[in-house]
Amino acid sequence: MIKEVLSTYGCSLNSIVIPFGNGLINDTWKVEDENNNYILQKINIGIFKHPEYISENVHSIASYLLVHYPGYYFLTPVKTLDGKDLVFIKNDGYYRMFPFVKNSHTIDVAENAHQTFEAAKKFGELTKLLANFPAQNLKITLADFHNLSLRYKDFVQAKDSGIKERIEKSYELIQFLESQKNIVEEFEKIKTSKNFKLRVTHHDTKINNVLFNDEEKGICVIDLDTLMPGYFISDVGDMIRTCVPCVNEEEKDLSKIQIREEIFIALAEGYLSEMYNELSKAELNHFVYAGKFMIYMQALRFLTDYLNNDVYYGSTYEEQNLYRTANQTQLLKLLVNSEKKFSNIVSNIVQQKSRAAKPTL
Ligand code: GN1
Ligand code: MG
Repeated sequence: MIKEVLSTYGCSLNSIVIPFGNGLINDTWKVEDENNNYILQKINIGIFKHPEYISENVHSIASYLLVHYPGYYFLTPVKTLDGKDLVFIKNDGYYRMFPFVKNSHTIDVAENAHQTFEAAKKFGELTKLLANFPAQNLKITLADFHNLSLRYKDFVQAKDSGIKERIEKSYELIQFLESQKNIVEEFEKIKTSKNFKLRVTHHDTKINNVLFNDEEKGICVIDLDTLMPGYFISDVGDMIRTCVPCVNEEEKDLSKIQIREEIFIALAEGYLSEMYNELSKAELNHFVYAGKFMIYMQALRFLTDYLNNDVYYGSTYEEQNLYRTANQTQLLKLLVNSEKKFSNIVSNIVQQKSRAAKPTL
């Protein structure tokens, strides 16, 4: 099948095709043609039911950026020989291809404050540049993706009617997650608050969705499948979730999970270096909440999937989604313990910025 895809792009059929990256949803390969390298992806249509929505969103945002910020580097798909962004192969599925950015690399776990600052700045920059883009015109590529209320409902259903044996094994995690329902209640307030704006949001701001150059400068953001209207808590929250701990969501040894204050500071400084003027006071006050929101949602999603027989995320070993839940739950506990300290860090950055913005007498 891949050969058929390669030929629609005019790539050599002798290209080297190797699996690439760590994504959980789509299949990704690096294609080494005689002349160029590419990233090829097969879209998981079990999850993205309308792959053409992704292409439409990326296309309309790319056109906007080209007019308003022509210098901004936005990675768009390679066109097929007949000018299409998306290839459909009968009895197989949808594919799309991106150029492989020369001398770029990704980072799976933030190694230092500098990388974190760069990544957070890149995600903040994207939302800032699109502040006047009509976010409501974007297609919803995944309905209710970060709707925590619905994710909680799905969790309740799974804990009542999922696999019995797995429900028993998850007893303590279920209890703990139920005890944190206040995070859902806060989200419900956000949804109806005028102080929280719907903006163009990336919705998958893991550090490995930023390309870095050899000097560790951020080049651009990637993985634009979930570029949709959303709240800033999704983007800041997923950065907190994935940058601040020193190990990722696959770590099974909970004692290895620690949160790094210097990384949190870099993240807040990087994101706010772009987004400070865009965010309302209420939004700024929810910076740390964003982390709780995303970690909690991810814990619920992993556990729901475990109870439902791993139908969404799949698993490479029997209890993977249970371990992932335990990992995210531990992370949530650590963040809650540091909430006050981290909120003070954000307040200090905000104060510095507001002083700097005031003209001196
Ligand atoms: C999925 O496939 P990947 O790794 O880009 C998921 C995210 C989760 C992430 C957890 C469409 O993203 O929401 O945060 O796994 N994407 C979708 O690793 O469900
Ligand atoms: Mg993704």
